[in-house]
Amino acid sequence: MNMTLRWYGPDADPIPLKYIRQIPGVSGIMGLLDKPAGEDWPETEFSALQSKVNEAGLRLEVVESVNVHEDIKLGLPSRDKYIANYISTVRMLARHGVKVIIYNFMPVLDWLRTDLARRIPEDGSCSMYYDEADLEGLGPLELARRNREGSGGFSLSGWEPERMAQLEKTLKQYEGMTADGLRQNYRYFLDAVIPVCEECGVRMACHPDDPAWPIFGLPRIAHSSEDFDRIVALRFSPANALCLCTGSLGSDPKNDLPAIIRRFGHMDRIAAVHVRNVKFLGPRRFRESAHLSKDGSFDMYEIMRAVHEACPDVWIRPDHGRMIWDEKGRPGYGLFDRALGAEYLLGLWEALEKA
Ligand SMILES: [Mn+2]
Repeated sequence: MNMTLRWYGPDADPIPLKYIRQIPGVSGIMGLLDKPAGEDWPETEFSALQSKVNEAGLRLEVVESVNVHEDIKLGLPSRDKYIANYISTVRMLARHGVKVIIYNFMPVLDWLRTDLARRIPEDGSCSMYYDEADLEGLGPLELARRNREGSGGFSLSGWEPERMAQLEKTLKQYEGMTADGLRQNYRYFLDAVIPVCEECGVRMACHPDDPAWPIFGLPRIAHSSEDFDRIVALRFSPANALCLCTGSLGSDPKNDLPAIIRRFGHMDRIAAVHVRNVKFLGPRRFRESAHLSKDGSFDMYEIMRAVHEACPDVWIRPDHGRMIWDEKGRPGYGLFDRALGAEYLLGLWEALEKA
């Protein structure tokens, strides 16, 4: 298991790499370039990023948010140009020793919360919160505006301004799109990209829908064990893998996280794991909690035991944390609570190793 932390880059992330290096047991970051979906990532920029990370004594072997252009998801004729760019980026990342690329195939909207800084009454910390009832009467445009205001000035990954500017038009284009239609377009993408990944030794890791159900009437196809079965079958290859994100997938209590980890881990289809805990407050209402089992609704020991059994060599990171100790930062991506999360997960791991 390789413990890492997500890091947004020298200009976009307020956390210095040396702080991350000082978290015991953290060996690398999951990093990214902040580029609009569909753009071929410039090699010089990536290589500069990687050098910075390496100079800090950390590795950059997992890249997140190589976003898939909407035209690919929509199956438009222009998709081939964007797929060619994607392939070029895959090859470039492979040349720099990247092993896993995390992406998602969610139409239009990425992850979704209705409050980015909800006060937790018990301890006064803040965390991200979701209540489906708060979406009532609220369109995606209004939600995007709220997110912008609540983000503390940071551009939120998945909610980039240039993406939101196109929102109305994109939503129209999806009218009539079914889950099967979206899957067909997904297959077309994988048929082009996966052979390249096989050739250059990189694995694609599909991140689940967050939350784990369709929103605003848009089809979503990655939020259950059955969905993952279909994704894996779209192109049968170890390079067509998953990023098992417990907080996203687990937002639906029907998803048995340890069972899903075992199922796809034993198939060698889990290339990365995001671990966080969620506290259920009612139907389709939850907040993100500290990583500790007793603070949320998941049994983190059972989750880590499943990882230990089924995919022990995986790259892993604590996912969103709370804002604690008056830290100011990106919603979900402060240093303190994620560092606590990493230590807790590493503690569980050591116990599993020695048991
Ligand atoms: Mn995640």
